[in-house]
Amino acid sequence: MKKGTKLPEFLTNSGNLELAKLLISLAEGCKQIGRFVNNAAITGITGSTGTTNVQGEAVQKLDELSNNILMDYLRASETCAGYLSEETEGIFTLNPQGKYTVAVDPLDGSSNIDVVAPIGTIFSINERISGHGEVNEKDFLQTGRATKAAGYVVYGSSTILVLTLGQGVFGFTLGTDDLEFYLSHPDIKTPAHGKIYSINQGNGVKFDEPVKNFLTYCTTIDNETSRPYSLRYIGSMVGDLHRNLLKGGIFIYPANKGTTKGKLRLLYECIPMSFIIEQAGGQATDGCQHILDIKPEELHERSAIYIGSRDMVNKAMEFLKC
Ligand code: AHM
Ligand code: MG
Repeated sequence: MKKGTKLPEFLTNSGNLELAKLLISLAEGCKQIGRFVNNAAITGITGSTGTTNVQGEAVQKLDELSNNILMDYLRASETCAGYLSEETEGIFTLNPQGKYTVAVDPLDGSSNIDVVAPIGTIFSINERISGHGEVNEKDFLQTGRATKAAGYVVYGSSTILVLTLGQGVFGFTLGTDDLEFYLSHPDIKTPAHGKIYSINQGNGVKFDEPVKNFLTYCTTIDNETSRPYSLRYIGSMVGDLHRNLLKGGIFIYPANKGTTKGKLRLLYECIPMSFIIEQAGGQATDGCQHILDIKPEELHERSAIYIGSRDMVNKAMEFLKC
C-alpha cells in the first residue's frame, strides 16, 4: 500500500472487517487522548489523581482519562469483546458478541506527562477463545504467538500510530489539519545492528552480574562494532522503542536482582512491543526465552525484557547464558 493511504482504507483492505472496525475505533480513541495530552497544561489535567492503581503506582489524571476514553471507544466498536488495562484490576466485557479482546497500557510513560516528553498508548489484540458471552481471563492469558494485532501510538513531536497485523509493521502519522492517520512509514524494518543502548543505568547497583557485564561491553571501545554505544533513555517505553525501531538499538528493562521479573507488564507492554519488533525483523527475550513464547499466568504479570536489533539482542543473550 502506498504512502499517504488513510488508515481506514488500509485497514478495510486488510481483509478482516471486524478487526478493522475495532482498530478504527481504537485509533479514534487515541486521537482523543492525543488532544487531551496536547492541551493538558491549559485545561489543568496534569498531575496525579491522588490514588494508586492495581500495581501500587500513582495514577495521573491523564492515565484515568485515557483509560475511560479507550473503554468507551472500544465498546462503541461492537467487535471488541473484552478489555484489560494497566489502570484496572480485572477484565471487562464490552460486547458479549465481539470476537476480540484488547489489552492496553492507556498512557505509557505517564510520569513524563507534565514535562512534554513523548508518551504513548500500547495495545495488543487477541481473538477470544471463549466464543461469546462474558469474556474470561483465558481469553487474555494467551502467548504472544497468538496475537492478532498489536501497536502503539506515540504522542510526541508528531503523533504516530505504529501497527502490525502480523504481516509487517506500518507507521501512520496523524495529520494536524484533518486529524486523519496517513501511512508515512510503510513496511518498517529495524536495522540488524544499531549504536544505541537504552536502560535505566541509574539502577545499576540492582542489576545481576551478567547485565552489568553486558553494559561494560556496550561501553567498551571497538571500532568494528561501533562501540562504545550511545546511551539514550527517555523513561517512556514507547518513545525509547520507537527511536530504536527506526534507528536500531537495544532496549533493556532487566529483572530485579535475584528475581526473574522486571518492571514492565507482559500482556500490554512486553508482548505487543515484541510482536512489533519481531515483525520488523528484530527480536525480544526475557533473557531466557522469546517474550512471545512465554505462557502468561496472571493478567498484570511482569517480565524482564531485552528487545531490539537482532544482533544486539543475540549479544546480550551470550552474556546472560540463561
Ligand atoms: P508506566 O506504564 O507506569 O508509565 O511505566 C512504564 C514505564 C515505561 O514506559 C518505561 O520504560 C519505564 O516505566 C521506566 O521506568 P524507570 O523509571 O524505572 O526507568
Ligand atoms: Mg507502561
